[in-house]
Amino acid sequence: MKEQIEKLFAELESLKAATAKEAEEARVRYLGKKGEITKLFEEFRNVDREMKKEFGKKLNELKQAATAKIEELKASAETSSASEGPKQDLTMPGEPLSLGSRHPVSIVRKEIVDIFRKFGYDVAEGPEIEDDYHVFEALNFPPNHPARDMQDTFFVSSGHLNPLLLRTHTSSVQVRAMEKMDLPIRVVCPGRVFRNEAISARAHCIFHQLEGLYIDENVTFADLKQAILLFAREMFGPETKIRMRPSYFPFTEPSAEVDVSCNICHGEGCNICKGTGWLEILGCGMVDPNVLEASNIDSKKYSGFAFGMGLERIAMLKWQVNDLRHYFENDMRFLKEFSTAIEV
Ligand code: 2NL
Repeated sequence: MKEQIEKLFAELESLKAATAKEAEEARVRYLGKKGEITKLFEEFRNVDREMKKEFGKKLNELKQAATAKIEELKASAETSSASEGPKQDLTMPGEPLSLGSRHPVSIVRKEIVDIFRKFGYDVAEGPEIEDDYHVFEALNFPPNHPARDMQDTFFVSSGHLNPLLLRTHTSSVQVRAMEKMDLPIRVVCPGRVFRNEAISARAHCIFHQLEGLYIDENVTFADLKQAILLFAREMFGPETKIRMRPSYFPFTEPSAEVDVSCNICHGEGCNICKGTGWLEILGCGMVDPNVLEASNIDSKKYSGFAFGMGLERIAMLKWQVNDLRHYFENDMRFLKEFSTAIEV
């Protein structure tokens, strides 16, 4: 019994309670009906007469100490829970959320997509990992075209008849549209494309394109020219003029490059248009009959035009950010410049 009393004194010494509930549990454990100290009082009845005096005194001291300690714990738990009340003034205004903003490439993509939607075009997306067929073969690329070289294209698998690769243009999405959609087709395809290039201010291995395709009976070059003119006026302002220069792409014939009049100097010549008064914005042409036939479209009955533009290039014209690397580094100081560029 002596050891038991000593043990309980030691326990009481280090007894803690964080809440009023814990303090009450401690009271039950020591002083309750079946508590440890209560039990000792019961055992006390069997203690030898000559020891009763000594143990009785000690037991009473233990009970008093326990009662005092638990009172103390209850009191301090109550005051600390009182101070745990609302830590903040709930009537204070909330902390402002810092809003993100759209990336400049997303801003121009949305603007261009919205213009073509208004013209009745659908929007289509497709896989970034493509096969040789949809990126090159179906688009009339000759077998030894340099774009099919390891130097220019990232291959995912090799030595295969139809190897997997990272698409080098979004035309592959339009090939899939020609395979699947009913005619007439009006579609624009925005997306990420990949080329094996050393990164510099003017070149990057990842960039964004938006291509468009229109196929129907009797589509002519005049339709192409008018579609591009209307797009340029929507995008760059109603006074905008366009000019076309002959060009070459494997998938269109004839092909052209399109310039818009510089709306900074209005043809006077400035350092944005390098003194020419014109800015190149896209490439286009009449879809080559081989490309239509590859996707089982009758090139005697149907014709079409297609165009493609680089979204970073359009963003560069819009904001004069002339180092491509800014578009991929996600430097907050750069991205924040565009936080007021569009309506939320
Ligand atoms: C450019 C030029 C172009 C196309 C893309 C195309 C797609 C199909 C059929 C025919 Cl499925 N053509 N796309 C046509 C002409 C030009 O892109 O400079 N892009 C950045």
